[in-house]
Amino acid sequence: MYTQSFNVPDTDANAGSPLKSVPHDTALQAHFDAVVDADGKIEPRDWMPDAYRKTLVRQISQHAHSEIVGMLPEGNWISRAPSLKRKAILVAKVQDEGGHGLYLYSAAETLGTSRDQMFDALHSGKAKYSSIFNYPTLTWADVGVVGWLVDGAAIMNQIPLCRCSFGPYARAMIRVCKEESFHQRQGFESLMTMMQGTSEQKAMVQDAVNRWWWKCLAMFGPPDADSPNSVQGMRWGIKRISNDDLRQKFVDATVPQAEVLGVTLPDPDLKWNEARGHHDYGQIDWDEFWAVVNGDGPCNKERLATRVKAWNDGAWVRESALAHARKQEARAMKEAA
Ligand code: BYC
Repeated sequence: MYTQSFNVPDTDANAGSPLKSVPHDTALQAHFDAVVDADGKIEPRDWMPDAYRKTLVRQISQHAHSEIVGMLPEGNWISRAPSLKRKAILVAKVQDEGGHGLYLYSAAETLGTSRDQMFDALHSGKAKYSSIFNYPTLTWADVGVVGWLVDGAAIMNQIPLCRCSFGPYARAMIRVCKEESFHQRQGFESLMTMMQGTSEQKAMVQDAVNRWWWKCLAMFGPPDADSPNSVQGMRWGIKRISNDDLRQKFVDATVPQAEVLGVTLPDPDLKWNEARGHHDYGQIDWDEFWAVVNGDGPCNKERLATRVKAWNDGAWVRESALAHARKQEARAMKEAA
């Protein structure tokens, strides 16, 4: 999907690029601004401001980390899925999340940062990943609710990223969103089945909705007024819709789905506001959000420890793959000589 373009020699491929004839930084900046303003794409070989590159590495690597840490809360239900059909769906979904991580790490690599650097940042606790994955999945209904609400929130956030100004990120998001859409629907369908079941099953779904609803609203990030990265992210065409506007879209889209499902969203202040043309909703607990983001959620330590263990346990695979690649290279050189 990606060329690792920053490694590719500057040959014919970009010979016609207008950047070639632009001699100084002001002109480079002006060209970059013009591309962004015209809704064009910035590609890895193009000149870009350092801060734009840094912001993209931050956001894309955080996103990649979220995908692979996000495999854990659902992955631990694979062995306990209630039927072969549900197990097959869950295996496919969790595998998709690993694939999303792969596209996103590859997209970040085109900006000149190595995968090892990104993993170091994750494993040392320096890098962020989505707050939502620091909560436990206590029952099978949580798996359905993660699909319906967590993936639902993720799609809402990620559809606008398909139009992000950085080409590799935007292109990766197109495929990610198609798969997320399947994830959201399978979650809804699984909950629908439970809601047609016993009173215990219905209560299990309601309990899971009660525990996940507010956490999903916080996923969109701090309110616009407290979001230090938003203004610049929007100016650069990385972010297209603000945190609060996406959150509102999610609430408006989810209320009718909850009605179809027959569950109550746990917010006494949730009601349609005719004048605004949107649903009003209650206060999000931002203190809790920041505590979780800063490492103090119910599962932060466990999630990180699991990732570090997976990395250490996989060392022999990476070493073997490298040894194999070196052998292949040596053989090819010998044959060519
Ligand atoms: N959790 O200025 P702001 C998924 C941080 S995975 C943790 O608004 P920005 C899925 C933010 O990073 C879902 N941290 O930032 C996978 C910033 O800190 P730094 C992940 C958060 O970047 C498996 C600070 O708060 N999706 O879909 O303009 C199974 C201030 O925020 C969170 C993505 O990563 C949070 N929830 O906007 C199922 C999408 N929110 O970096 C599903 C791509 C904010 O300055 N990312 N922070 O130290 C984005 O769209 C944006 O980065 C955000 C934040 C909207 C998340």
